[in-house]
Amino acid sequence: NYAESRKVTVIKAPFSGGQRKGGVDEAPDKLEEFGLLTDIEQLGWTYSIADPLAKFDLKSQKADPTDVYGNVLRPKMVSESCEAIFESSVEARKNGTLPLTVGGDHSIGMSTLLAFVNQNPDGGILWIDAHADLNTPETTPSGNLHGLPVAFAMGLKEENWPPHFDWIKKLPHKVKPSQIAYIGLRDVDAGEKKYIRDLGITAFSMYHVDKYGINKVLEMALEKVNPSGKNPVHVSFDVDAIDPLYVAATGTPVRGGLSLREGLFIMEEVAATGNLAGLDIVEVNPALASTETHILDTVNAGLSIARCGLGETIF
Ligand code: 5AB
Ligand code: MN
Ligand code: MN
Ligand code: MN
Repeated sequence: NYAESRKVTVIKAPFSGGQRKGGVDEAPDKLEEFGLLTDIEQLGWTYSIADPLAKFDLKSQKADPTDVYGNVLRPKMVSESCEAIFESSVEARKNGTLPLTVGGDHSIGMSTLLAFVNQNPDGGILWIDAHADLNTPETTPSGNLHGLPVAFAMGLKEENWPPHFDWIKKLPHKVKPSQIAYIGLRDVDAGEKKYIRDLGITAFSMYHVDKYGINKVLEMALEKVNPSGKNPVHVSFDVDAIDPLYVAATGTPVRGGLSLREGLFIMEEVAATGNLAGLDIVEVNPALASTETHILDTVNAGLSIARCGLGETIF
């Protein structure tokens, strides 16, 4: 129980290779600049920092026009970085620390999910996002790998993957469709809808949040992915789950999202169970805001997600 030992490894993932825009790679430093580490200390946690991508020349990798496979963009770059983040994440838990991975774009979610299930085969996963990120190389409309991490963590259609991802095929555990639940969906591609139906994945869209309220939705999601209430839970939080009113500085904003409070409530509630065993905060892109206020709003939303996950409460 990490909430008791209160040790965290901040895994910096300044990665933008999973999509076409620049700037999302600046997020880890921005979050630090705005107080991530002091926030962590003030909540009574000790931290170490991992920087698994420091060894790569990400700039020149992103510029390499030959790194394509069919219409899939930068499979080599994404695979290499994801494998490094996977190893850091495994290492963090081996050291008894909670991996808090700060992206970067959401392609890195394949690494954090695979590390989680290989260390906790019966754990539960919450994927908080406007998008399902469940495309495969056959269905992706964009070729951007930040739209595929859930499919890769599941081994879905792996016979048609770019060969670079062979390291995933060799892992003993993949994410089982029954161990993940979505909250916040509102922009899901036709191919993804079919996978969700065929695999029976638990998915709560914004329709369900409106109909039942966030408390009930979260309760139903946790009941599905952690029926005993005793297993570890990983949360992968794409900030675009929250409405662009609060989080404007993100690559693929979609209107009609979670309120900031609904997003934070998810983290407060999971933290209160004591089961949180991994957290990703991704898709903050400080370069995409039109005003300084938008940048501050978005970066502060990211920081609040982290603090609530680490147990901050209003009283
Ligand atoms: B994000 C889209 N489904 O595959 C695709 O921000 C968008 O990590 C993916 O959720 C958005 O390109 C990826 C259209
Ligand atoms: Mn996402
Ligand atoms: Mn998204
Ligand atoms: Mn996005």
